[in-house]
Amino acid sequence: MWLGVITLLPDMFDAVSNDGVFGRALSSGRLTLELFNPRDFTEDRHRTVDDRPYGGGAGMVMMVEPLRRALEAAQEAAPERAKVVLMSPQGQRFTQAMALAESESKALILVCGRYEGLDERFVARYVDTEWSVGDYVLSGGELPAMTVMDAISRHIPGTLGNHQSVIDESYLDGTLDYPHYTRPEFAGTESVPSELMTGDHNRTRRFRRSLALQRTLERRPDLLTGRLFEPLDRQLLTACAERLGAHTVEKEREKKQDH
Ligand code: 4H6
Repeated sequence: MWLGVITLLPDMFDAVSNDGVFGRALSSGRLTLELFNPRDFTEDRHRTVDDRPYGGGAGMVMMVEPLRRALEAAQEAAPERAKVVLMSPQGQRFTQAMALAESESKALILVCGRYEGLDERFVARYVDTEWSVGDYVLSGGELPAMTVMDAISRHIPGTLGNHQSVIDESYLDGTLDYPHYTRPEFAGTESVPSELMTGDHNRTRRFRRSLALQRTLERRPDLLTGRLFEPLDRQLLTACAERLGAHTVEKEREKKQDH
């Protein structure tokens, strides 16, 4: 897969390019990253990329022309016409399902905003879609771009040592991940759940699934609403809801007694 990034701060991408899963995807050639700095596409002595906003107000706005030329260079470098995505707080929320879908594409261009944002005429004319990594504002689109690049690269075959680990993980199946344990078996007063020590693979699977469902119910019930469950999940979830319900009722009773 080919990734192009339009950014005024290309050095920030060193942070993910040399190590880890993403770095290895690059060095193995499964992934290509090309950075395009709008500043390199200016023609004035000061290499100006921003100007004051029409209508007044604080801060500066990224100008159309350096962005347009940087994007043109990126599209020319891409192996085929690439989708152009602006990382933006106004974008559609980026999900695991989108990471998986995007990993099938040949080329993608991510545009990173700085200052107060981009001249809307560039967005309207050249941007296909806007993505957001979450409901918060950052000082630039670079960290969001690295976030989606990492999420996408994990789905490129050969990127992870064990591809199953992507499937096992949280979100793709709509539940959070189960908790993990490693040696030593006893750490202070805490021991590893005995269900994981039997070597019974089916029992382990069932136990992990139960914990994953419990966590999801406790922390992200929104992920479960409106979903259909296979019989085992249904059974585990019902048992877990009963446990949590009983727990809540017990807590309420204790509270009342304290008064
Ligand atoms: C586009 C428009 C993405 C990009 C404005 C980008 C959060 C996310 C940016 C801006 C981003 C996200 C510039 C507005 C700095 C605030 C870059 N912030 N901003 N949630 N910022 O994915 O001022």
